[in-house]
Amino acid sequence: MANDFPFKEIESKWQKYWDEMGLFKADLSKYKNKFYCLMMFPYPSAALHVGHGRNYIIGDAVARYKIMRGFNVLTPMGFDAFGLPAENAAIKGGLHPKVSTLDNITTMKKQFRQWGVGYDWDKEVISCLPEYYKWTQWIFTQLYKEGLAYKKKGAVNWCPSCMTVLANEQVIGGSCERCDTKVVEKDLEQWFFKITAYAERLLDDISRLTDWPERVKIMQTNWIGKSTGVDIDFKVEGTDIVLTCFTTRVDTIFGATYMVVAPEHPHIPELIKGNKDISKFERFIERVRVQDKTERRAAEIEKEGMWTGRHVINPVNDRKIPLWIANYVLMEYGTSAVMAVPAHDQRDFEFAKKYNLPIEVVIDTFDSPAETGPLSITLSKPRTKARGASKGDDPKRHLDAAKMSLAYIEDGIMVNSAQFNGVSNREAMEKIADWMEAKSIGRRSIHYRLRDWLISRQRYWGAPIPIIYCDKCGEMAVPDKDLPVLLPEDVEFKPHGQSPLLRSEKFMNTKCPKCGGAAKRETDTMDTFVDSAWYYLRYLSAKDSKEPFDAETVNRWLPVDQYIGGVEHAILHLLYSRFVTKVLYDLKLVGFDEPFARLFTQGMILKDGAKMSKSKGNVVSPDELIEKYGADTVRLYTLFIGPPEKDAEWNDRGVEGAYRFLKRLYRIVDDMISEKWEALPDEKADKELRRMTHATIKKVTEDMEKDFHFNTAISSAMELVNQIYLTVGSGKKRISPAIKEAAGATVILLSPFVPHTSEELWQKLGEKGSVFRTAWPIVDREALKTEEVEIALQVNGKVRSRMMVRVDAAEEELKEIILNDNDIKRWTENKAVKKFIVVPRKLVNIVI
Ligand code: ANZ
Ligand code: ZN
Repeated sequence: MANDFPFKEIESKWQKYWDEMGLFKADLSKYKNKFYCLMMFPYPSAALHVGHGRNYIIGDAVARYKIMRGFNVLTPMGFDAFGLPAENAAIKGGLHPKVSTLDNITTMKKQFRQWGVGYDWDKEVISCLPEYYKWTQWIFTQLYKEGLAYKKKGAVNWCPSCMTVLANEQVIGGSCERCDTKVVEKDLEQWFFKITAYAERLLDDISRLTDWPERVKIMQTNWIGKSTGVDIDFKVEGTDIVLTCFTTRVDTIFGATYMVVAPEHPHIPELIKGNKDISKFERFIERVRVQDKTERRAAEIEKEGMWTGRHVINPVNDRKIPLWIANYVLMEYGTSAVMAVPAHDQRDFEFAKKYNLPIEVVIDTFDSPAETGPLSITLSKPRTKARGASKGDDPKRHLDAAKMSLAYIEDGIMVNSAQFNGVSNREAMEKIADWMEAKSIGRRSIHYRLRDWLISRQRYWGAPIPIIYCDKCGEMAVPDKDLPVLLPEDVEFKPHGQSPLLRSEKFMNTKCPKCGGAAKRETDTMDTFVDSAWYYLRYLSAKDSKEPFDAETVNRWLPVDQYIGGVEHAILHLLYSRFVTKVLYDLKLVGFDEPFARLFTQGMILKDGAKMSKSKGNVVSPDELIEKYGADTVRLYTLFIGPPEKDAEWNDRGVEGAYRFLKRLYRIVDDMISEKWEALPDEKADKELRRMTHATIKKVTEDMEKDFHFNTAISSAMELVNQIYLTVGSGKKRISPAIKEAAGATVILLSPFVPHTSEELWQKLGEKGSVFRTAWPIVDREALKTEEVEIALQVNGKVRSRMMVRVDAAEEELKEIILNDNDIKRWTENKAVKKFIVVPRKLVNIVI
């Protein structure tokens, strides 16, 4: 039985063959018809599971398909080898991160090979090696010279128990992912990249990314988070302080009944000075500061605040309104101060209800009477009747602050807003902004959610930031000729609150490149997102020791034609890469300003409804499956599991199904060439088979060209195999040119998915050379034409007419044609069709 489908021999044989023929070697000097197929390079983790496998298998299928379509395909691979996973594993396992990382890389490369996933390994990049990070450091210095890399005090996540700074991703629900201790914020000197200087372009150019998934573009747009509105100055009574509020709803300014500032606001100590119990404030502020930022931004958060004891003056009407501190105001957004309009903002509404602050309607519904008078309604005062209401209008048509259970956030008519009453609030927005600008009490403004990119880490396993501090000459970038700044290997890398590199005197102490005097090195390392923000350029010059990349080559090969990766990188990695590309473009180092022309984000593979993870114990390892069924089975099932952009549930029975199909395919081709089948004529069957063969070619090609619908492509190839079995027959087996053509086409069409099996069968069919060097089949339009038959058309069981129709016409289509046929219309006109009965290839009976 083993020889039923000897996948083991087949797979190792062809893997060797592809290596020898250099199937995946790209000649970069030939860029005509180039196709840069890029897969997100992985962290070198211990072993890959089938969920990881999906990314590489999809990429490999795309690369092989493009090779067959005659493209000069570049498909490189590398390793995102710095970073916390390796460092944390090293701390646990005791191995040096470099050793464990390189070990893991070896294992992963073995796995890729086993899966039949091919890359041009001559172009491999490993981000933790000096040959690579030399250039990451060089890119840093380029940004530094442009003023785009700078140092400032910034709030960072600090785990008091691990005594280290944590990346945002390591903070889970406000706690440290490793020890579960509540994370606090600490102000530390940090390095940043000024990505905010590119916010507008990063946003605008999203519209040019026509071949990116819509959801990724939306995520990027939201992350950049552009808001247009007005900055309004409020004087704090009894001080010199002016608090500026950013609002997107300047139309509501007359309804501002209090102001709120973020607990981290730098003016707070000054503002609360006069209060008796300062410690009460301090306790509140500390409690909020450690609250999770995303929680604080969420609509559902329990609103909490304290009155500062002070008032501010609303500049449009000189009204005194109380100044509060509130948890729902974020320090990092806008101006960290908000004019609160409880009638028209839900968060303010909830806060006002809780602390009994006035709620005043300034925008009424459109169907309220137009010339409403003052409608100042507060919770403390009884409702005064609006003027319009006394004239007999239905008072319910007015918004009534006392009866509101939610803020009114819709558009409407301005009320209670002095000279702006009566116009629509949209119109008032512009008018009020003009008026405020004229009076110099506010100005139009734009704010972004995007923050500058914090790139420094007080950790060991990363590229050292190439900066030197000299007492005499100050701070400076390491000159190009002194790069790389090598990461010392003999350092105690366990975190202890400060950069591990601080412990290495040898590393720290250096000479000033300018004056030659004693100087100190920066000891922070770079965020690994810096490494991965430019690796797609390095593949093209992986071994070049003189330059990070060759301008001419990258300009010819980029943008990347197809980028493939997980949607978890939809925001940061893609945004950072776009940013770095734009900076290099501005420096005239590259000639394109977007790195990835086309993006595909694949869904996750789930097991028992959840993402695979070691801790959940639901990891499916490909190794045993490959041992039992072969790599092509795992590949086929992975591609067949569902639309590749969607999450899909792994099912072992599906794997068996894929295996049975491959065996069936192998069997029929093997029998076809080893057994003596008779060349019995059967024109009708051959014609039908040819039609299906070409319909399948058409379908698979379209599926590959569109959005890689591997699953539907595979299922149509499966149907073709069934048809071959039918055409061959079960008793005495029949062979014909149509059968051979169908078998050959199936093998080619499936080769991107099951390359080993296809290559083997291709040889069995007597073809010379690799299937990947053969041309993709072309649809024969003639063959696609379907057979037509004459059918009888009956009305109430009596034959009234005859007609030629395609044998495969669907019922809906027949209905359309037949009920519009003039001969039939004569009988059915003005009568209701009760039934439409189709007897395929024979007749249609219309019951009226
Ligand atoms: C008054 C107002 C009235 C507002 C109203 C909204 C509705 P987006 O669209 O997200 O930019 N805001 C401003 N800065 C804030 C901060 N640091 N923390 C929390 N909230 C802040 O939101 C802009 C609106 O969010 C601003 O407009 C401000 O509230 C609030 F009927 O001002 B608004
Ligand atoms: Zn100096």
